[in-house]
Amino acid sequence: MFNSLTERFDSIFRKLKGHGKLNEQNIKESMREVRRALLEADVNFKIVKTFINEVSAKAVGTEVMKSLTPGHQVVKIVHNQLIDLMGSKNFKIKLHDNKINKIMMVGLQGSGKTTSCAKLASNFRKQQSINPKLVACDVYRPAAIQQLRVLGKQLSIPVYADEKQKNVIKIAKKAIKESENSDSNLLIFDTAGRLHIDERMMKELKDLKKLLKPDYIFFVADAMTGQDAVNIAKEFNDQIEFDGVILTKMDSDARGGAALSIKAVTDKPVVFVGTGEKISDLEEFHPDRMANRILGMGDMLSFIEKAEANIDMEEAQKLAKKLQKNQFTFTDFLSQLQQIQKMGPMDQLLGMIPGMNGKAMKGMKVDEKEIKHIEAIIFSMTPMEREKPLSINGSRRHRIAKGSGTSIQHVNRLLKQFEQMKKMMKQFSNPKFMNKGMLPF
Ligand SMILES: Nc1nc2c(ncn2[C@@H]2O[C@H](COP(=O)(O)OP(=O)(O)OP(=O)(O)O)[C@@H](O)[C@H]2O)c(=O)[nH]1
Ligand SMILES: [Mg+2]
Repeated sequence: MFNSLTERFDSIFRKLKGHGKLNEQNIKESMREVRRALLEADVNFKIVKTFINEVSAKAVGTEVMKSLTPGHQVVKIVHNQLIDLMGSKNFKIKLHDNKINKIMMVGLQGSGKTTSCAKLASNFRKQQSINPKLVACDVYRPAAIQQLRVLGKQLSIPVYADEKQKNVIKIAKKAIKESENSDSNLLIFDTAGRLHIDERMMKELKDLKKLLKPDYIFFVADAMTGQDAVNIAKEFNDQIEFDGVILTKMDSDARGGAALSIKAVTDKPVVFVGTGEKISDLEEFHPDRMANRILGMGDMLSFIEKAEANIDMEEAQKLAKKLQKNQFTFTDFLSQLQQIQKMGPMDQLLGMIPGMNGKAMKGMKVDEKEIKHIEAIIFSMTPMEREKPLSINGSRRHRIAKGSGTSIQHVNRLLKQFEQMKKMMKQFSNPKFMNKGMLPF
């Protein structure tokens, strides 16, 4: 997510922060580079122009020029401007437990509507009083209904579908009627996509909107399609006004142009982002956190939230103590590895940690297969070896390699990584480091 932009900003601001004093000339030069970076990230050119004009006007202000840390001040201005660009308020979805809430999904073919329906349902189900149901309003592809049924089954979330009915309005009416006599109080309507916007599809969506009067309409867009996604969002919004955007496939989008432009073009915020194919790969979109991520300040808040949801805090505290006393062992390492795996793909997690993005991340990529090797190696150690890694000498290394079906190089590498991780975690558990990561100005 935003990897290339982060790298570009990193080098631009490094230069800028290096100057003791700033003048109009070096600000102008940096702004030229920021402009190029944004354009390369596929941000709409009009938005880039406004962005640069506003940042430049603020950056050459006397307060910045006179400040002791002008470079940092400019970064701060860019940071604020990025937040403004993506929407300065967090969009909050309110669901009511005493009525049937309705969410309607719209978007082009393959944008991720059906998958996002399931992700949303699973997400909202966490609220105790909300019982979601998925409604299959894509009647054009038989496989579409089946896809929704499979997702519903996987999540144990009910699905309303009628393979024989081709009239979307009738389906929607029946789904609502059926829910009135059940405990379902959130209906999520999956609709059909088309390759391009066409009148028939728009009419069907408009009719459905009229009938449902949905609480929320979300436009689902594939982030990888960049400015195309933005243009289509505008057309959809002009024709059937939606409330917010779900940007999918952010995991595969290194540029981020859609995420940065869509709010300014449609005046509708990005509400969620899809970060993978799994149901749990959905994140709320927080403009401030995204701006942090783009500027390489990591996204500690999202990371902490993910960690809190998946990591046993008591264990974590015990671990922090062990780290401080330098008693971290391979048994701890294994349990950490297992906990971290629960949180999702490693490279995504690492990207959220300050200082771990850009170039630093390239060497840190952790292959999920590699984790299996690591587990096998640790399982082949004796309990004593796990507790005292320093005792693992040459002949023990041979035995472990054989026992785990790996090679001596694998074992050596792991022992080295273990020491590195110990150091990194020690640093990471230090409150000074965390503060520095979160408040870089
Ligand atoms: N990597 C990644 N893949 C995603 C994400 N969201 C959806 N996909 C994949 O994108 C493909 C299309 O997703 P669907 O949910 O079927 O898209 P749709 O909009 O319902 O498509 P139609 O019903 O044909 O209009 C599937 O293979 C999904 O697994 C995401 O956030 N990340
Ligand atoms: Mg679909």
